[in-house]
Amino acid sequence: MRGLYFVTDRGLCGRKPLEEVVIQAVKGGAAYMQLREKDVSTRFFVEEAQRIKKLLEPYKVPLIINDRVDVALACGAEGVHIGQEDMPYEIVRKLMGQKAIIGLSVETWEDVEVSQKMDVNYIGVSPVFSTPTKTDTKGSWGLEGLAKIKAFSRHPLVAIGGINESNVREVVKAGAECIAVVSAICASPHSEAAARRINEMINLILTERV
Ligand code: TZP
Ligand code: MG
Repeated sequence: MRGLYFVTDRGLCGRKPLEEVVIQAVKGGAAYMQLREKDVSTRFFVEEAQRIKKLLEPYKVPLIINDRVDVALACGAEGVHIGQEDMPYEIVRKLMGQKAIIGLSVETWEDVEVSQKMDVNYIGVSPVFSTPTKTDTKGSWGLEGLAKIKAFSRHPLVAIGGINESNVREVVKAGAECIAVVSAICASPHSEAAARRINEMINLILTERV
């Protein structure tokens, strides 16, 4: 996991159709895309996921479904992102297969320790900064917390929460190779340009870091 990871929020897209924002994010350089829906029916979620899967195919960007393994299987998504209260990792792996991308949110130090025993493809450091996009969190890691996880964990890190053009450099410097953003792309009037700028900053800092 490396680069820009775009996570959707239909409420933050305003009048722009979600599919349009997805395409703009990908054209702007997003390397991964997570479809995150909290308030739609299962039928809607599956049909939307199938449409987005097709949209992403020419760009070779993997589709990762938030929370819902059933939706991921139904649309043939490349991966699923699970939280601490979702289906247990081992069962998700059995259902999704060895090649699937499985990400897990870590919100506490215990979550980080327990994740060492799992063959997840990444851990989502959640949230790095507090954010109005997701308020049911257990505090925030900050840059120090992120650096501590980087030093300890064997997993690739995806940093998420309150990350935008103004702070992305520090987050990459603190140890994240992959940066997930919601509002910095969804709520931008120029989603493609916003994605491009953030992606360029990530790549620039990563080349300076090594
Ligand atoms: N998980 C932890 S923070 C978050 C999620 C889905 C939302 C991040 O949104 P934003 O707008 O990039 O701060
Ligand atoms: Mg979740």
